[in-house]
Amino acid sequence: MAQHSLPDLAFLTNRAQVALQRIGVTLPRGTDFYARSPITGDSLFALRSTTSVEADQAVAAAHSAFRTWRSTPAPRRGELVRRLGELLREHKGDVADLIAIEAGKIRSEALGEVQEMIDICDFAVGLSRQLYGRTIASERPGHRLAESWHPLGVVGVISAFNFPAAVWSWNTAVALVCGNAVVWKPSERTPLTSLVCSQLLARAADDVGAPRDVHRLLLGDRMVGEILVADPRVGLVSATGSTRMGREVGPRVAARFGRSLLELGGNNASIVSPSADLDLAIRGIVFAAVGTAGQRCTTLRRLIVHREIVAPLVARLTDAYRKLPIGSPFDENTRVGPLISTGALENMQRALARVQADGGKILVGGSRRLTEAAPQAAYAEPALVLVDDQKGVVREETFAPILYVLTYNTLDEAIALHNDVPQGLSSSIFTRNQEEAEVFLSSEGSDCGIANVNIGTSGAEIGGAFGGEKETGGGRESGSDAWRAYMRSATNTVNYSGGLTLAQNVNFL
Ligand code: UN1
Repeated sequence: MAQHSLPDLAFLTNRAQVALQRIGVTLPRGTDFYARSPITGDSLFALRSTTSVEADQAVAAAHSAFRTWRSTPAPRRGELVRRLGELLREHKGDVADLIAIEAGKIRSEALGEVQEMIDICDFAVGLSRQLYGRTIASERPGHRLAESWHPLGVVGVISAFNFPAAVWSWNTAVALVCGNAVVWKPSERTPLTSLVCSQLLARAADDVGAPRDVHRLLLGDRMVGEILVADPRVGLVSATGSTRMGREVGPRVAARFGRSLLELGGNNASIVSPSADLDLAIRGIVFAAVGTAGQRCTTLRRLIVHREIVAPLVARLTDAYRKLPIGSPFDENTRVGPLISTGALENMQRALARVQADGGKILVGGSRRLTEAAPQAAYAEPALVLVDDQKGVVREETFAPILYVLTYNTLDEAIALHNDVPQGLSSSIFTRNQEEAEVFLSSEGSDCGIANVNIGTSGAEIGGAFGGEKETGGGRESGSDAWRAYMRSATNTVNYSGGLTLAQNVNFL
């Protein structure tokens, strides 16, 4: 596996400062926490957290902005999101730089993340003219039965480090055109990215004359997020992160009868059938398993391969893994950047030790890299591991580039293995057999929220709804009709008959 030299702290600080300046962000300096870069493991800037009093004020300000925003016509609300999309186009490189610096994503993927934000802005602008309800045939003469849709109030967005900007934009662009205000608690690992996103939205608000307080940012650790979870003014909490986090957030929001939209852990698998185009499959598998250093919620973690083709597939994958350039996200040859922290690397190594203890065989990868060049950083070789059955750590989401290879004989067996994990986010099958593809997509097939044919599990477009079942939490974000989660419906019965007819033929007065 090739290596490249790493940038130093001065390069990272300078590059971050240039991006922050171009976007017009003044850092909230303090001593509460640090903006860091996993590229070297260094701290870049010491920052101040939002206090609980400030967080409470932010929710109050957002709630009061909501009161005017909800009566602004939706297509005019769309103008705010259109302007945000324009500013993101203008500052695409700057935002991508901060994503690369803070999340350690390679630049092409960081640029892709900003493109994903631009795409959801375009989608939400269109949506601002398509927030429709249905009319229903009434059983009574002279009556109109219809549904109308209304915003919820303040939407709380809790986001993770791995998509520090795109997941915010999926929620925010859609929530805003629906008439909500948004209060955002990003991961404390990506404060700079959240500050620039927030600043671009504030500029967009000024440019189109929208209230600035329709969006507020809270910086800090989970205590700050808990304010959103607890506050009854926050009608919807949209939280992305681990299943463990969702287990805490979901019931607490439900206890106050708030709504939650949960995007939690995945343990995504692809089935590779004997009829698959192996050239295509290899490319799809490597991107899905290794992209973002295995730190996407959609990362491919299990490969379920037909016994007839396991030997050639594994040989080619091993070869591809050996050639993966690991190193600086700013080097355009790099395909694997750092893990977010040394803690993540320890989790990876613990998972590899557990799977080996259970009889798994590491075929390639798994070692730490660049230890001397960056002792505080966490670069790891993506690992390919052959396992006999699906037990122990194979059933868990380890947020690192480990791909477990399982084998199958019949499609039924493959689908049973595929579905026999607690998580249900993304899935795919590589096949040229149409019948197999259709069975996989049918109700007897994949039990995930995303099911693909002849592509990997990651890299979804924003036009479809994004989310998963089982321990992934059941939420749907971004495209399709995911907007309904950000609104409440009212059923309206209008009587224009001049008389009073009761439903169900009830006779009364
Ligand atoms: C995430 O990892 O939280 O489908 C989101 C994908 C990206 C989004 C991933 N469009 O891989």
